[in-house]
Amino acid sequence: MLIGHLADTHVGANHFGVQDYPEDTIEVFREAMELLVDERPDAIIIAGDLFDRPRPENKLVIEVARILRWASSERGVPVVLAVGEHDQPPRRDSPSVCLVAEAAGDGVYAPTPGRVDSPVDVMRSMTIKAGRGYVMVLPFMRGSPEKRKRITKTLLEAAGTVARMLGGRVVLAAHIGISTATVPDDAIAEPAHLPPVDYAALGHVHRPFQDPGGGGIPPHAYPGTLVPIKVDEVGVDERGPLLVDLTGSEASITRLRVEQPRSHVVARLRVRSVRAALEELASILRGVPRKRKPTIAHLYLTIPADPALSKTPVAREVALRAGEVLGVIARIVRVYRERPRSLQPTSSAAGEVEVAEAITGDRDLAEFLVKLKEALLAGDRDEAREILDEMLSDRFDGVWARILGSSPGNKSGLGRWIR
Ligand SMILES: [Mn+2]
Repeated sequence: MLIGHLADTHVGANHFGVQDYPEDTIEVFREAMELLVDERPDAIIIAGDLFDRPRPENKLVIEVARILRWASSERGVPVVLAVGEHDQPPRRDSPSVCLVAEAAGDGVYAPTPGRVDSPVDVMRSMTIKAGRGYVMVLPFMRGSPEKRKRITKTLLEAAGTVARMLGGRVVLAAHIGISTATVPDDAIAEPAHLPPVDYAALGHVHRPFQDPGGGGIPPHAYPGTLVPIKVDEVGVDERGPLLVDLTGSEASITRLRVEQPRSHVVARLRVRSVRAALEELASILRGVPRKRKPTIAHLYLTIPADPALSKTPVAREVALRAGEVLGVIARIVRVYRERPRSLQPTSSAAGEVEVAEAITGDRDLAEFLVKLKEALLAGDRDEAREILDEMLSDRFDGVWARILGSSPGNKSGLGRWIR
């Protein structure tokens, strides 16, 4: 059995406020589907968040429906959709946009649980025969994390029962965060909860993740987004759908690369002057390949504590001039205002930095820790918040997000921590 695996394509996403960004999302989705169809798999699984919003523009729904119909009806490759939180309107009784996609063609499936009473019946109603095997879809559910954890565990157990009854190759499609691939408050299940299937095609986590399985845990993976949807997704080298070969005794997972329509770069600039900031950005951009569409520069700007530089106008000018002079699309992610007193740790704290560095193995992180300690001792909440924000940014690759039980997209953990 050969499976194509996509997830979190977020067609229509425009979180960067770049006018034609939705085009990027549909272009790479089309390319990913073409790459998979060429491999003639038994099925293509899209494990949730196919669309970025539950009510996408009709134009996008039509384009996606055409691509799915082409794959299923013209090329004979069934497509199985799991619903993700982005595909589902908030109202419980409102059908998911995935059901619109299902109506696009014979061979497009978006199973929803029928009126059944036992978990095993639910999972049976979510199972589709696909070529030489079966695809089983975990139903989408809303509710508190506790409720979702409980129900997910029950349904995954039931999935194991159904998988054993079916025989042959069985693949699970599920839009859930598992603890090994995401931050603690985003995890709904443990890898050990995954049923004994030949492969678990997961969605929800935007950073590519693969686990070959073993010791009773099935091979499982998140393909990741095809283009960055948020700033912390910039910097992933290889993007594309997964091709999973289940014909041998072990699953073999390969990534088919999609062409990126454009480069993204995250630039942190201290704006001594607009001109100097542009020069620094230009030097950063020299290391970034130019693609078909203009590069997007995501800017974190620090404005020095110089009264002559007022925060917002200077930041705006940097972004505007970067577009004019450097030919990039520059967007401001965040502007920091430096405080008159230095953010560098005071001299009395110098020794502490070395201690923190010895513990963390990271000079940069060590300085932040000491700055944070000083800000908290001085009762300067604003400064502590800024330092924490910086620590929660992609600068430290989410390490602090993990430790604080928070994530850049969800600052609830941070809020609790500081208050
Ligand atoms: Mn997603």
